[in-house]
Amino acid sequence: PAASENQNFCFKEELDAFKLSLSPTKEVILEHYLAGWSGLVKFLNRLGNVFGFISKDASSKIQILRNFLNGESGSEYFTVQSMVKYELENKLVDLKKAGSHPESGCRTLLRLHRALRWLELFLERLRTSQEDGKTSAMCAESYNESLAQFHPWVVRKAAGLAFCMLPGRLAFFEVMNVGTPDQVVAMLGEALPVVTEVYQITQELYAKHDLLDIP
Ligand code: 1Q0
Repeated sequence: PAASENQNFCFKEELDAFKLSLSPTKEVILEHYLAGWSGLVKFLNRLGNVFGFISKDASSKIQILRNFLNGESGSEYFTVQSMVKYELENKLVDLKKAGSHPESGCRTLLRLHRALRWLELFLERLRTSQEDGKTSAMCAESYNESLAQFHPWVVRKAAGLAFCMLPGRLAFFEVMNVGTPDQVVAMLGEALPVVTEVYQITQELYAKHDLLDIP
């Protein structure tokens, strides 16, 4: 019965979306990248309302990028690489300070990209955690090492409070709906290299075009 209750979510699908987002030439296909993120948001929503402010922000960024993808220049947004090229060539990015393009694809994706680093750190901690590991501590440590540096005090504070509401390791694994703890750990071992690769490809692309600090 537990399995059928959980049928609408399985963490493996999110993993597959990120896998699919890597094209044979190692470009990042936006549609699948966004599908991966919306799966994570679904997962977050299952954890409870206290994460609402996080999932709302993530959803609105996913939506901004989907609008580009479905818009009249949609084909330019097929991959993150083509998006960067198109927006830069057409001066559609506010590079120094927010101006006429406050919600460019490049700046919106950068926010998700920074959060992907958090995810990578968090999943690695989960994977290697002991039975008595505290998800809230793993989450907070990963956050402090990554995303926190980009957030103002009030957001860091709210995030810190929300992390305290995370379920324990076993309950967390159950929400993932992958199987036994051993199976979860194995799946995380498979998922991590994919997340790392997507992160690194995007990171190098953004570094090359000097986009890592856009407002
Ligand atoms: C499991 C707990 C989830 C914790 C997620 C950590 C991220 C905390 C982020 C808190 C900040 C959110 C509030 C808004 C911030 C924005 O100001 C900021 C910048 O945007 P802008 O437009 O103001 O410049 N936005 C961001 O930094 C984007 C944050 C996106 C966070 C997306 C999190 C999606 C969550 C996924 C849950 C994954 C659970 C993974 C476990 C899977 C199973 C192993």
